[in-house]
Amino acid sequence: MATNQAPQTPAISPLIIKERTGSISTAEIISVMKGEITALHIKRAFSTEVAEEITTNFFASSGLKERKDGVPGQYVGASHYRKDAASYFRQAENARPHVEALFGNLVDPVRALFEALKRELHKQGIELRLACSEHGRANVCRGLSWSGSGTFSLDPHDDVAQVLRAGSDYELSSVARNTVAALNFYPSMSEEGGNLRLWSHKPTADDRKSQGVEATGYPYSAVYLKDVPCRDIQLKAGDIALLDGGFVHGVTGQSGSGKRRVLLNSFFGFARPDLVLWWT
Ligand SMILES: O=C(O)CCC(=O)C(=O)O
Ligand SMILES: [Fe+2]
Repeated sequence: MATNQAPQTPAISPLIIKERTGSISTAEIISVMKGEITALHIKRAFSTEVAEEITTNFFASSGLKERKDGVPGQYVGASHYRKDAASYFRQAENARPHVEALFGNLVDPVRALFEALKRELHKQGIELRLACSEHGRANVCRGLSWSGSGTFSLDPHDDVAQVLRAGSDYELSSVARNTVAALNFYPSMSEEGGNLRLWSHKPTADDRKSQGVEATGYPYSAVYLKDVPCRDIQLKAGDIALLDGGFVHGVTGQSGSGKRRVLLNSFFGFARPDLVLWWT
């Protein structure tokens, strides 16, 4: 008998992961948006100087806050997760000076990627812009540092449920029908752990329902994922990871006494064949 909590066996979807050192290209970004690559890991994609500047400014920021939405971590910026559009866009407007201040007087590498992608998509007749509403506009990124303890510092989740459930007052809900690309820049990494773990599984609406995570996509249990193959992307400061946020992913536990893991995160994807939206 089917109930809301009926066990559901997760279907396996293959992971296509590309890893290399150097500069990210717009062609690779578009491959992830089109679902041709599950995840792209670019090592040493931005300089140590920029990474250190962002890390110092993140922890010194007067806009640094503790998350109060059930996901343990600290942040600078705004998250649409579990918020209506009015609250999200107002928060994004208020946080903008703090997000911009993360880069000091250095060139913002997230904005540079956004601008390069915008130019390339424009050539193909596709507009790229920040999601907006009458209440304001999204920022190009948000800073995050996860503080979950145990097996995961960020529990296994997908990034699609939160977009699907964003609500009709958001223009970005339609992106959930396509690939929700999650872009992460890593300015600082813990000595041990802090890997990005990807599971070979892209949950459906029924899967989410069976796990009671239809509105959030967070968290998937160890029991649910136990027979699903997974792969770890081992990250270092200065790396970029871009992934299809529809696949279950999480961050492994961190240890080491020194550095804390910090990332800059954004989401983007096709809202229409001629429009790509970007938000946090
Ligand atoms: O910290 C990471 O590597 C992943 C972050 C993430 O999955 C998210 O912000 O949704
Ligand atoms: Fe995520």
